[in-house]
Amino acid sequence: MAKLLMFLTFVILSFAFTCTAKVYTVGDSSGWDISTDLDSWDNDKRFVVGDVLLFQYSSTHTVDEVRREDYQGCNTTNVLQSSSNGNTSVALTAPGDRYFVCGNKLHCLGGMKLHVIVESDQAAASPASAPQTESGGAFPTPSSKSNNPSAANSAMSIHAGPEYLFLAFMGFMATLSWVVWI
Ligand SMILES: *[C@@H]1O[C@H](CO)[C@@H](O)[C@H](O)[C@H]1NC(C)=O
Ligand SMILES: *[C@@H]1O[C@H](CO)[C@@H](O)[C@H](O)[C@H]1NC(C)=O
Ligand SMILES: [Cu+2]
Repeated sequence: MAKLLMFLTFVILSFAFTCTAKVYTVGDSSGWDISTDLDSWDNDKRFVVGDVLLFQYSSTHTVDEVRREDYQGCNTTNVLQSSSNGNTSVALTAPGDRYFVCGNKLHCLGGMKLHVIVESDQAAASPASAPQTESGGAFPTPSSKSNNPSAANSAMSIHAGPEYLFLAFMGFMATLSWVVWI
């Protein structure tokens, strides 16, 4: 019985976290376009598992997901996935780095590319794992990105508040049920 309650607690907690999932329209109203400043678009954003990227674009573009080593040179010889329907949703299902480029190499070299770092949900509860090591030094990060950690941290503490309370409450309930049933 206690194990069942623990399990239910876990399920409810997971559900509570997924409820905070967001859909981000890439480039906001400018969309996925050569004229959009995609490099600064993600500066003030934190992506967590469960969030969704929505790419909206005209028929002259595509969304190609590529590997890290193909991102800088806009190499789309071997893409992980490609879409050209003008309205592409990409679910961020796991922590890690995701790299997207336009399949038109000139557009990509002109800046039509996007790198996002997806954090696990637990990262919200442990600011110690802030995404300082984001690009591992393999290619240069724009200096504007160095503003990120402080912004992310302040957003993080606001974000984590109710979840801590909820977590504490569920932990209390789980302990209570354990004491009662054992
Ligand atoms: C692009 O990647 C492929 C392998 O995925 C490689 O064979 C090719 O040489 C690369 N092209 C350039 C220009 O680096
Ligand atoms: C684009 O995709 C999103 C999510 O899949 C959907 O909600 C929206 O209605 C779509 N918009 C158009 C114009 O098809
Ligand atoms: Cu393009």
